[in-house]
Amino acid sequence: MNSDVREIRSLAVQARPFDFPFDLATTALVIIDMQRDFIEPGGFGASLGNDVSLLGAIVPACRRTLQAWRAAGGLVLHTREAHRPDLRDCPPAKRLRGNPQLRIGDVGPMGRVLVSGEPGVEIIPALAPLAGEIVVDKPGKGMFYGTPVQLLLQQAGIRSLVFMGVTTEVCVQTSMREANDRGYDCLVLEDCTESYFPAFKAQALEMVRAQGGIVGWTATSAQLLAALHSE
Ligand code: C5J
Repeated sequence: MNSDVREIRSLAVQARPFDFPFDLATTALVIIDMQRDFIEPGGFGASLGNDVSLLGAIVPACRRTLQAWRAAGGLVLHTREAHRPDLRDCPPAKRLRGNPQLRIGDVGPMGRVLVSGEPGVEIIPALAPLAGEIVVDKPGKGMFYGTPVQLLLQQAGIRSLVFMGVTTEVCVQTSMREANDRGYDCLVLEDCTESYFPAFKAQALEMVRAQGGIVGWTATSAQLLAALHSE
C-alpha cells in the first residue's frame, strides 16, 4: 500500500523503557526471517542441533499481530536471509564459519541452505506474505546491508518500525541497530521474537531498552494490539 493512502493515526504503545509513540501511516511492521529453514522441524536450524520448537512457539502471536496490523492498514515488510545461487553475495567470512557439515549453499533437508528460490528459504505458510507486501532477500544479518530496504522505507514515508521475527540476538537485533542508526524509532515485540538460546533473547531485549532505549523499545504484542484498538 502507498503511504498516501494509509490512515494517519497517532498512537502510543505501553512499552519499555517508556511509551512508544507512533503513527500508523509512517510505521512499518517488519518480520525478520520467519523462514521454513529456521522454524520448521527437519530444516537447516534443526539439522544444526537447535530446538526449533522454541521458535515455532511464537508463530501464533506473530500471526495475530500480523492480522491486526493488516486489518489496521499498516505497511508490512518481510525479510528472508537468502543468497544468490552462485553465492557471489556470500563472503567467506560468513560461509566458512558455522557448521562445516552443512554450509550456506550446501544441499540441506529443504534444498540448498539459505539460497534464494529453495524451499527452506520460503516464509512459513502461517505468515506468508500477501500480494502487495514487501519481501526482501538479505545477504547479511542486518536488513539494510546489500538491500534496497532504506529506499523502500523512504519511498513509503516510514519513520518508525515494529519488529517481529528470528533470531532475536542475530538478525532482529542487527536490523534494529542498523535502523536505529538511520534514525528510525524501533519497537521489538517480546513475544513475537525468539532465539535458539533463551538467555541470548533475554539479554538482547535488555540491551535494546537499556540506557533510556539506546537501540529502541520493547513491548508485548498485546500492548501493541491494545494501542491499535484504542480510540
Ligand atoms: C537469523 C541466523 N535470521 N541466526 N539468522 O537470525 O543466522
